Amino acid sequence: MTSSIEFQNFFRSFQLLNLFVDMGISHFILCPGSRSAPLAIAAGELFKIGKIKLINSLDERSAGFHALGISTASASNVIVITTSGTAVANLLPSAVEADRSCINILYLTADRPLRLKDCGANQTVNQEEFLSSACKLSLSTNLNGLHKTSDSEIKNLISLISRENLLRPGPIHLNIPFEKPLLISNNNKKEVLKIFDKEYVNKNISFSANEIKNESCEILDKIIKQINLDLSGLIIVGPYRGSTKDLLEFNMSLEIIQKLTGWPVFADPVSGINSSLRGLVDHWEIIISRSKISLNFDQLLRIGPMSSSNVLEEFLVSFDGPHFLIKEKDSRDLDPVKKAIEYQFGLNKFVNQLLDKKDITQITNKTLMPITNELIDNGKRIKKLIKKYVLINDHITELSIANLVPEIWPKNNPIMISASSPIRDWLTFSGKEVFSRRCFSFRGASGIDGTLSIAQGIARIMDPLLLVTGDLSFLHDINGWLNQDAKDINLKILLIDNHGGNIFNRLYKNNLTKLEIENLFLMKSSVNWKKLAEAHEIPYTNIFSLEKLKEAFQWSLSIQKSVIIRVDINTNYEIKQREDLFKYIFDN
Ligand SMILES: Cc1ncc(C[n+]2csc(CCOP(=O)(O)OP(=O)(O)O)c2C)c(N)n1
Repeated sequence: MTSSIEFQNFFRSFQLLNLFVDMGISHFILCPGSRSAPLAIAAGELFKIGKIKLINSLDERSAGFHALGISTASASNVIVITTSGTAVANLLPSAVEADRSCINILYLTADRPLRLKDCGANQTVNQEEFLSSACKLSLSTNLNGLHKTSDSEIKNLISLISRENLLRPGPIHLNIPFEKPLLISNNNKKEVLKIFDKEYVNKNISFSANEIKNESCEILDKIIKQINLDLSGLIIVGPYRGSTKDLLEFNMSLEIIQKLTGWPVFADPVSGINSSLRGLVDHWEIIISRSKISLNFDQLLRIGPMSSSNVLEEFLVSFDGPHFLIKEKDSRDLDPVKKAIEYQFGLNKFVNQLLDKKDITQITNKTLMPITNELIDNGKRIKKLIKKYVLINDHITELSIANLVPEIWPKNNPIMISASSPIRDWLTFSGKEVFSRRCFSFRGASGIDGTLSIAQGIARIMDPLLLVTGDLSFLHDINGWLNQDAKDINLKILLIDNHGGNIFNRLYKNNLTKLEIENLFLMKSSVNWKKLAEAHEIPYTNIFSLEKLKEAFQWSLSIQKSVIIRVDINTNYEIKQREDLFKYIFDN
């Protein structure tokens, strides 16, 4: 085998990527650059032989978020390949969100070799450090160049990465310095591929799945001892941060707990739960506000992180009984009110241990607790009041969208809800119809960035996906249209154009003048939406009434591609409707 740099750069790149394929990674996102050429050419060869799906993306920031969407929906790690310099810095926002949302992404970034570092060489920065605050591992191949990296070093890196992924989800950064030449001649390439054909490709190396068995621990024993299934309790299910492939089992475990206790369930729209779960309470956030936080339970079983709801937070602060918090493979503290005993190895392990330790062999439906029935009835009453109010006229508002879309968007078709107002509105105003499909939202870091690219990533795996987004969140990631074949992805975008960050109108209307809010917070844009859609060849429609929304959904579903449905919100009407509705509910 030749030892030329050219040959070794390509050989090691191909070896590395092929090992990642053996680890089960099938989606690669490739951003442009010349330092990363050996990786790009290797990915191209793997694509040609059908081993990977390869997606091009111009903007590294959008590429990172696109990977986040694919990884979430497919429950498989995704690779993003970039060149050196600020390209790497652009990966940080998605790395932060992937870290907080517990999503696997593997960033492979090309770099200059050590001899060119810290001497003013072009496009040479301290990129190996850029992602370290968000990534669970920041690794490097040989600092003098990939061609100097030995076979055993490559294998060590691979086993480190695969072990870490089994331990806990999150992003990983592998920085790869390359010495020139970066391109490979056709003859050399053929030789490398011949070697691989014989020695590596389709050999399916197995990665030992020694998942750390840690289900039995002191914390778990403590919770199982303290939790009393015969007393009253409340189950609160926050956003689901486990793997999509564990969701079925998660729901089975949740059902067992509910059956054993008869407790009511307050669930977040993105909790991933089944709509058939017993004990589900509609509009529980409004119930808490109405009850002035005087709900009486003996204990709280909290599952996953806290929903973003001030009302819920106040309730949790005021609740003096025990809080048990079950997390999905997340060792970080997830209780901002600092009251819970936290168990990190997931609901399934928790329920298995509970059944075992409490000697429960038969799971029968315990009658719903009286308070459960009371809360369910309360929720139904609020639901009727909201419905009556929302349907009073044909005005389309943010709260009518949150209330009606879960009912009129076809069951089983997924929905992604953007940060800021949409996710908050859906928590308050959508009923349990929202659980008739998987809903996503990315609130790990509560950024409005990456919205379009994440949705496109989810829709590549689960389609047709409806993205419900505010205008600023959508615009912030408009480069998502530069992801490869973006317009052909089966994504329906419900663009809530409330002319800037309407959330700030609601937050500051009592303290600031209209002009101050407009100048300092709203960031109204003067984008011509129709022309923007045209520029990217996206079918577009504008609707002004609730009645037209259903028709627009049908129209969108008749096109197997991305479409934009824009709704124009009259923000003055919207703010008044919201205030009046709350008054109406509290008075009735
Ligand atoms: C990356 C990022 N930048 C800024 C913010 C601050 N921020 C929170 S909400 C918001 C406005 C969002 O507006 P839009 O998407 O139109 O939703 P709306 O609340 O108006 O419906 C902004 C800028 C953030 N959360 N993330």
